[in-house]
Amino acid sequence: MTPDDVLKGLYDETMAGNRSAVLELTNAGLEMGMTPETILFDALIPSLEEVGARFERGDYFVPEMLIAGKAMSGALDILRPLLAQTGAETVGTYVMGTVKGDVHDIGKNLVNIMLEGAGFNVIDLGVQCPPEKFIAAIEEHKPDIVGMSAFLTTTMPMFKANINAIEKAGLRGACAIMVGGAPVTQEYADVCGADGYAADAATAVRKAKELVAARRAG
Ligand code: B1M
Repeated sequence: MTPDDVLKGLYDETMAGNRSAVLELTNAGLEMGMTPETILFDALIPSLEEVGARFERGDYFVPEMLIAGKAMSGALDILRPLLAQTGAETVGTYVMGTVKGDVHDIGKNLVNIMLEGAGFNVIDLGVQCPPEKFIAAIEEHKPDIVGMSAFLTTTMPMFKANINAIEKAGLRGACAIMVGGAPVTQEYADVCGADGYAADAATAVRKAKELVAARRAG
């Protein structure tokens, strides 16, 4: 098997939702010396994008999306320690959650992994987080940043609802607030009153570092 065979296999088997094949191929790729980033960005993420495109066209339905997502999550569990293994010093505390009404978590988990790799102490609140959960986490963990993910146009309005609730609780100045997720844009983040937005995990890390530096500078 060549590295190209592994990448093609990962792409096809993720799309087919064949979790055990995806796990085997992920391990095989790593044993061949492929980087976790190559496996992620050249096979797994493009495959899920195609799953989404097929869903939009009506060729795939929710069960297919679900098993593809589970296959991808299994591979992420293998890649997580490798992606997070940078030995970076702790740069800040980051509370992260997917908003109420939304169960998507693969993108959020990927952002978390990259933040951990960059030295953030990440507290993951999981999915379907109501405003009270973000507020309780701010009070308990005193994070530098609270990150909110939304992956549906119907759940994006929760950003504003969360920010309003945080403001009402008197905690708006306690941390910076970042938003993200596939349908989110910089313009939408600005309208919600968020302090930061990023389109992908790597940019999210860069933005998070900028926000921490700006807060520490006063
Ligand atoms: Co759903 N789903 N889904 N889904 N799903 C999408 C998102 C969709 C785009 C598919 C499509 O139509 N093309 C569409 C949303 C359309 C819209 O509103 N714009 C959709 C839909 C409609 C639905 C349902 C409503 C379907 C239904 O029931 N009829 C339903 C909703 C359930 C709910 O939440 N209430 C639903 C359900 C599901 C599953 C449960 C089956 C499954 C989720 C499994 C899981 O997450 N554990 C699923 C999946 C797998 C998808 C797709 C195929 C893949 C999502 C994914 O993981 N992408 C997706 C199609 C697509 O995205 N092309 C789709 C890979 C991931 C790495 O990318 O999530 O974009 P992404 O994350 C990126 C960036 O967004 C960014 O960084 C990440 C890494 O680079 N980012 C941040 C994320 N969070 C960030 C936070 C930040 C900064 C950046 O700062 C805080």
